[in-house]
Amino acid sequence: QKYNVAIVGATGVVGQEMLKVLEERKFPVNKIIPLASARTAGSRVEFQGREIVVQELKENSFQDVQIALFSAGSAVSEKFAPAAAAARAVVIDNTAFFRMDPQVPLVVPEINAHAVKNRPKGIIANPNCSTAQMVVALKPIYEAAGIKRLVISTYQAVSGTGKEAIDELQQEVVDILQFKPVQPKVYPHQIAFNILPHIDNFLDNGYSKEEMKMVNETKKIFGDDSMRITATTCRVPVFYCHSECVNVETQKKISAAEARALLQQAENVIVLDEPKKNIYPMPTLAAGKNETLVGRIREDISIDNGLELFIVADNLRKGAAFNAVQIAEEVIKDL
Ligand code: 11C
Repeated sequence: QKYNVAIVGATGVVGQEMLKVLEERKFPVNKIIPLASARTAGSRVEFQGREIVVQELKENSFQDVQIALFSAGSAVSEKFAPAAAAARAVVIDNTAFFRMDPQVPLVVPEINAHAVKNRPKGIIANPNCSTAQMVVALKPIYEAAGIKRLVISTYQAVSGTGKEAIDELQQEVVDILQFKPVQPKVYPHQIAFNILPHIDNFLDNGYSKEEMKMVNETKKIFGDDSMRITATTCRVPVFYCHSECVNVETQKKISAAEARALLQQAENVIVLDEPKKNIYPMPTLAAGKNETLVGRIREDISIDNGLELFIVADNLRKGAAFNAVQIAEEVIKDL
């Protein structure tokens, strides 16, 4: 059986990656329906070597669509995802809008694939990119030793913001090397040769929304509210791939060697951990890959049951398009 698949936000960086991943994974596509705002409707996207004209997203765009992948921002999902679900499409939403809705499963298939079955609204949420890659690496440790507390620091690529941020970093690098002044528009400050401890808006508790997404989404995916989690998320001048340093306090003692062995067996994880040979995860190694890279695995010398991990993944892949397509693969098992 083959399915009609709509891609909302088909011209964006995640939409483009969704098309690539559907093709690479040989998802059983009957017809691709690329959808976007009136501004980009009429442009073309490529799928399986053919050019397909992008249509304007409307409430009636979802007739005869079985799977609708949304990645065009929260406001678009708020307005159009219910219309798609009402037309009996299964919505897989990459935005934050529905993630914490108790009637919407939040799924990373390596952890909670079964949750796709319980979707009373016809909507399944795809987590934030920085959360998705982290939980993949944490899963075997969670199962073997339990997780008491996480202390997270992230180094996130500009592609997490979108195409205009990729252009801004590129332009700033060129301008600075020509001794011209920079004119940031997307970010509040220069991002080239800089680090901003700031992703998404700040909340009254001093944390950013991105930081609170990591806290709340991680608990929902593991179905474990007892985990204590704190995060600082930073934007760095890297185009693709988010990196994260994660300090894990486990319930039971687990050695670095045991954790490494478990991670070596884990689904969609690649262990790169020979630091004395300069082998560790880096954005240049993760770009374009679906797997999450883990390295610098060591025991935390400051507490009894602690591990340090360095986790890198392509934010447009495991953080967005790959995870969304994995969810779609789960959904069609029972469609
Ligand atoms: C970033 N993590 O890197 C964000 C992008 O909630 O889906 C994804 C935002 C989201 O800026």
